Amino acid sequence: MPNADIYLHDALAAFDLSAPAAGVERFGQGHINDTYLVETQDRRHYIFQRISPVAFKRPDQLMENVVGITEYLSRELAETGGDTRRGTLHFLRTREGSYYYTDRGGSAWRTYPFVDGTVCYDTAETPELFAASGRAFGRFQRLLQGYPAQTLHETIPHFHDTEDRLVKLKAAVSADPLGRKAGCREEIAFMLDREADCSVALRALREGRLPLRVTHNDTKLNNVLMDEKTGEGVCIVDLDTVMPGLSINDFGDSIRFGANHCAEDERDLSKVSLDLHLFELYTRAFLEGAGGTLTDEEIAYLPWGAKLMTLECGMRFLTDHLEGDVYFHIDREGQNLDRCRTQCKLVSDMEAHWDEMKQIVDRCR
Ligand code: ADP
Ligand code: GN1
Ligand code: MG
Repeated sequence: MPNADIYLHDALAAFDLSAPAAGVERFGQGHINDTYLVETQDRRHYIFQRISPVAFKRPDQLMENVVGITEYLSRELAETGGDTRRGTLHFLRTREGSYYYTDRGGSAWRTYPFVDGTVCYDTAETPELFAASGRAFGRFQRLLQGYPAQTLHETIPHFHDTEDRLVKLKAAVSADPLGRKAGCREEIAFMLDREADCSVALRALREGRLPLRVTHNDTKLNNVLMDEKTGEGVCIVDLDTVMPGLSINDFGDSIRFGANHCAEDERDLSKVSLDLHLFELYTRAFLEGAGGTLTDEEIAYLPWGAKLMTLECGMRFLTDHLEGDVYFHIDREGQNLDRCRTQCKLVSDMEAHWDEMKQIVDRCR
C-alpha cells in the first residue's frame, strides 16, 4: 500500500481551499480511510481523506453516492428547518471541478469542512451522549426514507451479508497464509457454532418480512459528531457505506460498539459486557429519531440486529487477522484478534441476556 503522506501535499494543492494549508495532522480513530485535519492560513479547518483502496474499489461510484446523499440531506434539512451547514458534510471540488483527486499512486482523495464546535467519542462518556447518538442515527434513517435507493452503487458488495462473511472466514481458515490459525482455534469454533444465526436476518429479508431501506451501515459512535456544548448529535459522517440495507443493522452496529464500557480492542475480557441500561436508552432514542418509520417486524428483530452485527464484525476481524491485517488499520500485532475476542464476549453476553433484550425492545415500542 502506498504511503498516504507522500501524496498528501499534491492532494492539498489539487483542491480549491479558501487559503493555502498552514498545518496538517493525522486525525480520528477510523479503521479504514487515512484522515487528516488541515488548518489553512485563514484559520479554517478541513478534513482531508485518502479513501482506502483496499476497502473501496470504485471511488468514482463512492463519491457519486456520497455527494448525492449529502445534497439530498441538505435539501431535507432546509425543508424541515434543520441546520444545513453543520447537519451534513459538504464536499469540496478540485480546481478541475471534480469531487475527488486521484494521486500518482492511484488513490482517491476528498475534502470537506471540519464541522466546528463538534466532538467525536470512541466510548460513550455519559448515557445521555449515547442516547443522543441513537436519536441522530434514527433521524438519519428517517431523513433518507425517500432517497432513490436504486441510484446508489454498492460500494462494498455483500457488506452486511453475514452468510458471505462466514464463507470468507472459512476460506481464510483453510488458506491460513500466515499460520495464525493455531492461535485462534477457539474464536474460529465460536463463529462456526453460530452458522445458523448468520441466516436469520437475511432469511427475513428474502421472505419479505424485513424491508430494504437506505441505511448507513457503519453506525459506530465515532461516526457521529456531537455538539460540544449541548451534547446533541449534529452530523453523521463516514457515508461511504450508505447503501440499501437493513434498519436493524444500523441499530445493531451502534449497540455492538457503544453499549458497553470498553474499547473494541480491550484485552481484559472480564471488563467487556453488554450494558442493558445503555441498550434500553439507545433503543428508545433510535426509535424516537426514526419517528415511526420502522415496522413492527423491524422492531421485533432489533435484538437480532445487535447480535448479528457483533457476530459479523467479530468474523471480519478474525478473517483480517488470519489474512495478515490487510483491511482494518492496526497499531499493534494481534489487535484484530483482540477485537474479535471482545465481539465474541459481547455475543455471549447477548445470548445470556436474550430474553431481557427482547423485553426491553417490547417496552420501548
Ligand atoms: P473512517 O472510514 O476511517 O472511519 P471517517 O470518515 O469516519 O473515516 O473519519 C474518521 C474520523 O474523522 C471520524 O471518526 C471523526 O472523528 C472525524 N471526522 C470526519 N469527518 C469530520 C468532520 N467533517 N468534522 C469533524 N470531524 C470529522
Ligand atoms: C470500520 O471506518 P470505520 O472505522 O468507521 C468498518 C466497519 C466496522 C468497523 C469496526 C467500511 O468502520 O464496517 O464495523 O470498522 N468500515 C468499513 O470498528 O469496513
Ligand atoms: Mg469512521
